[in-house]
Amino acid sequence: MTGTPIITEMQVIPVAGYDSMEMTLSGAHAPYFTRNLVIIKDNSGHTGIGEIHGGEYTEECLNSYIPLVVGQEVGKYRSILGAIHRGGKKAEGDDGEGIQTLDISKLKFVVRAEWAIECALLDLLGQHLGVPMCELLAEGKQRNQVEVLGYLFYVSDRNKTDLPYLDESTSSDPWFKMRRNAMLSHEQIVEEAQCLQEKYGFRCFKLKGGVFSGEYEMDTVRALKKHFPDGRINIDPNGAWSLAEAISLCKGMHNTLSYIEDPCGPEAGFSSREIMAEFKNATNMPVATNMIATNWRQFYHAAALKSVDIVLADPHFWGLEGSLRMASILNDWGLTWGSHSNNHFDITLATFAHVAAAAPGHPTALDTHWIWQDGQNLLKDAPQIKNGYLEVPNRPGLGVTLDMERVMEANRLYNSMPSHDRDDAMAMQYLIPNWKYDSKKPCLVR
Ligand code: GKR
Ligand code: MG
Repeated sequence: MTGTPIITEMQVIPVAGYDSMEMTLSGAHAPYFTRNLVIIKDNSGHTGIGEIHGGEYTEECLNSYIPLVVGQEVGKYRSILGAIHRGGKKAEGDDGEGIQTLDISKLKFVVRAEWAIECALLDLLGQHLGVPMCELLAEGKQRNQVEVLGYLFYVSDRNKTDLPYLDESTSSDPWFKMRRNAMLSHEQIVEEAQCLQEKYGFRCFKLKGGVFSGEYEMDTVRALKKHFPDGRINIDPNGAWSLAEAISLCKGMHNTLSYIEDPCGPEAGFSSREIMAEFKNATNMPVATNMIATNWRQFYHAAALKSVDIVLADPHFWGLEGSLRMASILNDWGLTWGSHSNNHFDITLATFAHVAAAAPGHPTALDTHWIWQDGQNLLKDAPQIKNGYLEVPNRPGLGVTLDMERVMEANRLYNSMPSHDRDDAMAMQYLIPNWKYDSKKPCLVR
């Protein structure tokens, strides 16, 4: 054989897993979440894998790219991705706004299906060359483990619904036993964090806000800081607060919050980039985002206005190479890189480990939803989170092995679902009849 291996097959498998009734500005997580898997085989006998957001639109995009991938050389993976960008299916109706508000119907314009293909191809290339994927990215492997944060959510009472949420109350694992139950008070969120710290060793926590009033959520943050005086704690209301409210809520919080994520959004005819710049000027508080800079054009304006300090460049939005291009620029400019996440399986966990392992500088602790999914593994050898750090697989490529039985089980669950797109308004109807999403109102404030 000359050159690099030839791709012989690409499969797209939609999968689903179980979730808790986690609360956000968008509403309540439904009992199931969905993802799309890409499995690519080459003629040297290797299998590469990638995972991306669920939903039929993303699945359709991935299937439409198969003819652009099969028959190509693994080593020409950048040209393959280029062909997809030039000729592949594009999101119709994308007004370029991104997710300045947490309108989840717009997520499909931010998530790019082809990044699951990029991951699977890099997995194959790494296996061909005999090196872990992180060695092929950015400046190569910078670290053996990457710090991750404990992603805290308020959770509503699933017993108020007749939806098929899991009941793990008989689990012998204290965290699994806790995670499907209601946790809405300050004390319960502190217990959630405590339990997570015992299991995974987190030093950093992020509280998902946009659920209760800003004052209530800041009280939760203060309770967390009291319990974890050395912990790094931040809050993300997904732009729910007005500029004036965000400034007032952050008064005196400099020693409590390590940074704040997307405190406010667009208002009064000003874009979220302009509003966040004003917030920073007024508070001097470090600001992170996964909402106001979701592509290079938005980032240009965010950087020009100095709206953010930390860009959470999710590889599913930016691509693996793009996310790390961002990491290099941020590091050169004295800013900080991190990654946003959504519900995901362990393939994404492994991908995040490699991307963050290659990020130059000092990334902030990575977001991951894995703690809410842990145990629903699709890999035989999922990377572990210990002492607050995610281990980076050391074998060639992504360095993990798919468990096809579990994948097909997750696919059966997906096929049993009446609809496959994320809908956080559905479960809200049980809590507040006729509830509708409002980008400026915390979901339980109506
Ligand atoms: O899982 O509901 C969620 C999160 O709120 C997610 O959708 C956000 O995109 O985690 C994300 C964030 O940091 O904004
Ligand atoms: Mg966020």
